[in-house]
Amino acid sequence: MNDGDGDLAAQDRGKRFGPLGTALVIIPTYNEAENIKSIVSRVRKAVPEAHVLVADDNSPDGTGKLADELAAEDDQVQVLHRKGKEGLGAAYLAGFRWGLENGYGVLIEMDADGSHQPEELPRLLTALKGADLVLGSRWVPGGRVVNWPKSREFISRGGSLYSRLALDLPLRDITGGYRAFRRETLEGLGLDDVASQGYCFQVDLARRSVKAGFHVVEVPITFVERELGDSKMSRDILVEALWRVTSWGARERVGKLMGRGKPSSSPSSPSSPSQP
Ligand SMILES: Nc1nc2c(ncn2[C@@H]2O[C@H](COP(=O)(O)OP(=O)(O)OP(=O)(O)O)[C@@H](O)[C@H]2O)c(=O)[nH]1
Ligand SMILES: [Mg+2]
Repeated sequence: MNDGDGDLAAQDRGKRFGPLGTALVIIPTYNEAENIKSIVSRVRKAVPEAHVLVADDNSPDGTGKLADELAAEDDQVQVLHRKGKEGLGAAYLAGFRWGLENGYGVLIEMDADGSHQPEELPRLLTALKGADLVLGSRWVPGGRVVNWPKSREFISRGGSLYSRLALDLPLRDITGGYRAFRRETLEGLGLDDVASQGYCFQVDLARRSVKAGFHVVEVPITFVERELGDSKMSRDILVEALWRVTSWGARERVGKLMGRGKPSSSPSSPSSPSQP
């Protein structure tokens, strides 16, 4: 892919991208009481025209209630209350569904813990004008991580490299979760059968986007490790990612050997999205 010069790349490909429409920033939360107010206010300041959806899994620390307080003060903030902890992937799928049903043109993934800086969102949105999907990327020139131990960087870089090779994806940061999708992209990915979670969810969506022929652009970001609250990363999440990526890769290789290497779906053509 490229480093964010989406307009030029799109012209080269002769593809026309429609207007973006209103953006919805989806923030999944589980026990983010210390972070939720700050992240929502930073988003509102950085991209005042965007709306925010907090997708909370009934956090025991009261994050959902704090989000309700923010929503009561601001028409551009909404809260999706979910029954209980079902994982990051399920929360995003519910948030995407809500956003699509409510007519948003752009759907953005952002963590609540400040790792994804809202102040970088305008750059992602600029790149999306010439792309179907923009990935905030730590591993392209200009991208970096702040306050990560070497061991964490090794796991993350290794996860992206393994996914890149196993799945034949021309991407550098495949596990990251700071992303902007056009609504047509999500509509073209077949979200109904996505079952993956955690890092694997991010790999799955990137993989589906590339295989469906969508134009995916990586934009460098500065990822800042959380200062408050606890990480929900677990060994199970890593094991799931390793297992699924390996089995997708094996299936693709077998498919190619048997002459079924072509993408199974094609992207939907851009249309004018309705506005919320
Ligand atoms: N709704 C919902 N949100 C979740 C769930 N698990 C994680 N999240 C949120 O997803 C985002 C990413 O989770 P993190 O714990 O920061 O995971 P991570 O960024 O891989 O790990 P750290 O770098 O250690 O912070 C945060 O906003 C979490 O609150 C879940 O089961 N449900
Ligand atoms: Mg985090």
